[in-house]
Amino acid sequence: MKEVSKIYRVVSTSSERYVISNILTTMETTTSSKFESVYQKYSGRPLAGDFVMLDENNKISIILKRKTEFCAESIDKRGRRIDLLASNVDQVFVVISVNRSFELSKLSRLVKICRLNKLNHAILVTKIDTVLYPNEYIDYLKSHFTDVNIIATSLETGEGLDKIAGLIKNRTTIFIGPQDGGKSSIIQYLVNGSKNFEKKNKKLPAELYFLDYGAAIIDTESIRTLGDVTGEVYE
Ligand SMILES: Nc1nc2c(ncn2[C@@H]2O[C@H](COP(=O)(O)OP(=O)(O)O)[C@@H](O)[C@H]2O)c(=O)[nH]1
Ligand SMILES: [Mg+2]
Repeated sequence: MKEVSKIYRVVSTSSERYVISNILTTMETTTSSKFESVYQKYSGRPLAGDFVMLDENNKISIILKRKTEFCAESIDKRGRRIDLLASNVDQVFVVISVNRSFELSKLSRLVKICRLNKLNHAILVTKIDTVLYPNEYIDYLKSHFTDVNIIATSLETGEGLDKIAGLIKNRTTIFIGPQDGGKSSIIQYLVNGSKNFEKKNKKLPAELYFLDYGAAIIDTESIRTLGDVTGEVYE
C-alpha cells in the first residue's frame, strides 16, 4: 500500500497550537521537540499558509521553504511593529466597503502593504448594493489607483463574485482590510455558497480556507489595526 505523504498546510495558529489540513483530513497539533531545538531558528514559527511535514507523532517537524512571506504592520499599545502573518501567498485582495468609513488614506496604506510584500493585488469595493451611485466611488478609486484592478462586489446582487472566483483559481489569496468590510462574508460565500453569514466569536489573525478548484484563501483580522488604534495616518 502506498503511504500517504505527510505534507500538510497550516490553516491557523493560536498560542503555539496549529490547525493543519491536507486533502484528506484536518487536525490540531504542535511543533516537535526537534523542531524547537533545531529547525525553529532557521525557519521561524509556523504561519498560516505554510506547508509542513509531520513526524511519526503527527507533530510539525519541518516547514517547507516558503515561496513568499506576507507581513503587515500593526499598531497597538507597544507601538508600531511588523509581523509575519502568512506565507506562500500569491495575491492580495484589499477589501473595503463602499458604505462606511470609506477613507482613501486607509486604502492607500493597505495598497502600500501589497507593494511592500511585492505581491499582485486587486481592490474589492464591497456592499455596492448599499449605496445609490456606487460608480462615483469606483471612478474616484480608479483615478487614484490607476494601476490596480478594482472590482465592485455585492453579496446581495451577486455582482463581481464571478470575477473573484476567476481570479482565485489555483492560487493562494489573502484578504486584508478594515473590520466589517465584508471579507469573511465573501470568503464564506466562496467556500460554501452561503450568504447567511454568521460572525464567529473566536477570531484569529489569519485563517486559511481551501476551495475545491485549487484555490486557497486566507482571511485576516489584525490588519484592520493599521492606524486605527492611534488614529494616526502613516504615509
Ligand atoms: N448589504 C450588504 N451587506 C454585506 C455584504 N457583504 C457583507 N455584508 C455585511 O457586512 C457585515 C460585515 O461583514 P464581515 O464579512 O464580517 O466583514 P469583515 O470584518 O471584513 O470580515 C456583515 O454583517 C455582513 O452581513 C454585501 O455585499 N451587502
Ligand atoms: Mg472577518
